[in-house]
Amino acid sequence: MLLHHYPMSPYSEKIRLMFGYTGTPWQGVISPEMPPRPNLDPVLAGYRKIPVAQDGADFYCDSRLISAELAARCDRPELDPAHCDEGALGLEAGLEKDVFWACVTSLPGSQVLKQLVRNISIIGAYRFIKDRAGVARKAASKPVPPKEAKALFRRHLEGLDRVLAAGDGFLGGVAPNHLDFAAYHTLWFQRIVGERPEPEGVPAVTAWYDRMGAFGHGEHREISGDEALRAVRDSEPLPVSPGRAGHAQVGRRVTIGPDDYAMDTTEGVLVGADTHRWIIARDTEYGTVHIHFPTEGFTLKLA
Ligand SMILES: N[C@@H](CCC(=O)N[C@@H](CS)C(=O)NCC(=O)O)C(=O)O
Repeated sequence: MLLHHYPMSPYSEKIRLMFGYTGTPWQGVISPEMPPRPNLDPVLAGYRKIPVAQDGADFYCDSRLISAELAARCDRPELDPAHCDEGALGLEAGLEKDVFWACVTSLPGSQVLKQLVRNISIIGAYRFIKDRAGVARKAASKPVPPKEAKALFRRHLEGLDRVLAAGDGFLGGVAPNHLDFAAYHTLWFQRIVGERPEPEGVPAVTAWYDRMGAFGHGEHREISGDEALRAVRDSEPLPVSPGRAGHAQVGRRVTIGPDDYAMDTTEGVLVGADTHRWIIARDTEYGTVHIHFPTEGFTLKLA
């Protein structure tokens, strides 16, 4: 599998770590932190979040769907969010909404700026801040205000600590499940990108964070965006399973996009669907591609 990602991206870290945990060899394409993204725009023509996974002419949007795909491919159903029970799903929804925003907005602005300048230069940092301010302005779900963010993130760590201290090492029990990876990347962002010290007074979280981080990113190498696009040209989309291809709305032209922020949509013809996934076909200059979206957190409209 191929992952379009960039080093500072927390949702990409969730998947990089899952590759390490499952021992799945992967290839990465370092994607620009903000559009334009020449490695993806010709194919996705709309959807703008990172990470995106690719297998030949099939593209998988959103870290939850990428987790589901990886779970199916390496026969680890516990990594699929659909495998979470209702309680875990509720917790996960909080993790990737309020807790995620709190981990970002609670960092001092000067620290974020320092990392941006280090990673993408002063001009890049200026463009990034302008870009994300635009995303926040148009978002349907608003980030936690910086004033509340620190306390919210601290409450989250204390809650996590209580659960981990009473458990068997991971949120999933003796081995990690999807929730562990969804909980890991916010603390990773604080520690690695934010360069925050180890949080005090939450020893079970600290031990768990170290255990998770030890999985590493596994065997991987970076390739160029052009190589990834060549892989599209050299491939046909994977066959859609009869169950998904038989969905009532197959054949309709639709648009699909996230329902929270960075809500840009991608248009195509629906070629498959089930409870958790929509698949659309698009004709691109590199040939026909199939783009997979999760149904959860996304909106489908007839075009
Ligand atoms: N629900 C998405 C969230 C991904 C996300 O927010 N990614 C960030 C970068 S880590 C992003 O793309 N932000 C806005 C943008 O670049 O348009 C997922 O799970 O993949």
